[in-house]
Amino acid sequence: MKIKEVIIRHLKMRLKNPFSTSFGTFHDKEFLLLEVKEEKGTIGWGESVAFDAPWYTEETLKTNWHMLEDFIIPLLLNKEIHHPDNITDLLKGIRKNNMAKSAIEGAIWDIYTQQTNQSLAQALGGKKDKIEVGISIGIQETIEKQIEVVDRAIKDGYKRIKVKIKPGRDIEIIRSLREHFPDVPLMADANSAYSLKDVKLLKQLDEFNLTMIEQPLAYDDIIDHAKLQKQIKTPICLDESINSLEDAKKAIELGSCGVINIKIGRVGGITEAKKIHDYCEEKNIPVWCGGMLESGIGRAHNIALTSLSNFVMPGDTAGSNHYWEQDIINPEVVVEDGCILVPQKVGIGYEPNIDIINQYTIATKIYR
Ligand code: OSB
Ligand code: MG
Repeated sequence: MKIKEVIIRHLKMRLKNPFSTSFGTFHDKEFLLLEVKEEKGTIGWGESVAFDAPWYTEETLKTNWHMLEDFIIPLLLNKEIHHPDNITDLLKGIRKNNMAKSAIEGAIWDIYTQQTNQSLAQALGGKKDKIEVGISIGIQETIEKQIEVVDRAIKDGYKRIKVKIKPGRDIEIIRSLREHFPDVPLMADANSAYSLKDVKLLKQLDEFNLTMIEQPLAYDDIIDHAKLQKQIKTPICLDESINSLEDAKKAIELGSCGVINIKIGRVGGITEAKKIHDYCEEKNIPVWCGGMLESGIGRAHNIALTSLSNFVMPGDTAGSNHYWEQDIINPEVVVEDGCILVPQKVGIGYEPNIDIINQYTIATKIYR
């Protein structure tokens, strides 16, 4: 295929409920949506998961736009692309900026799977036709509210509850959730809010039978996580620290984690995500698919990826209705009994809804 045109849209979607983490609160989701057209007219869709501020990783919506406009799109326009796996190679001169690279790689996977008449899940070697999903719940204003929101999620059927924690809003919250929900698979995500000075506090979490604790220490660390893992029983799951297969290999070798959260954007695309998945499978490290409050397009990519066999733990891919009054795809992502059916249709398996996309769009630029 040869790419002839890329349309970048900046969308702003209101979240049904504000989402609070240790690094800040989201009220809206602003992101870039990519529409890529190749020479025969096939269209593919990709989503940049970068936020509008660099609180999770260093990338932002604007750095992504800059990288796409000035470096990534010029490198890919009119080039012969035989397989989406080759994108990494074509972009290898550009360091980091994984979310920017991943946005266009996802659209190229969409085109490639349509042209080869297969679903994205099938093209990746997915084995499951149904995936189990969990839900990620932000820090609430009061413990009562936290219990109420978790209760709702359990009743909605989610297979695993993840709650955000931060210093001052940790042990107490987890203790009361455990008291109210003794048997629910429960985990905590700290988004790098602690350091080794907090070992005593983090050890206390061992009491609550959490399935894991996600990214307790620095976003760029694997050494201290290894030291911490030796002192706590709860498996550590790395999120921010894993940005490539190389990172995953080193973290596993050091014993920095027992589980890895794979996010397509964070690792630079579906091809790299699959490599990490395959390596972890070989090393008996379970993985699950993280979330970035994606619209339906990014969500569709996550669902296809999660159909791979070593995604043995429920991910953060909740249903469209958890986030949005109206998602930008048809049909929306539906969770039933804690599961999503993996679409069997060619491509990403959901249709972008152009009218709705236009309603959420606040800027557009065309590159050809
Ligand atoms: O750390 O997994 C995270 C949301 C924004 C930034 C970072 C994270 C998250 C989530 C939400 O946990 C997952 C989702 O529902 O998409
Ligand atoms: Mg996380």
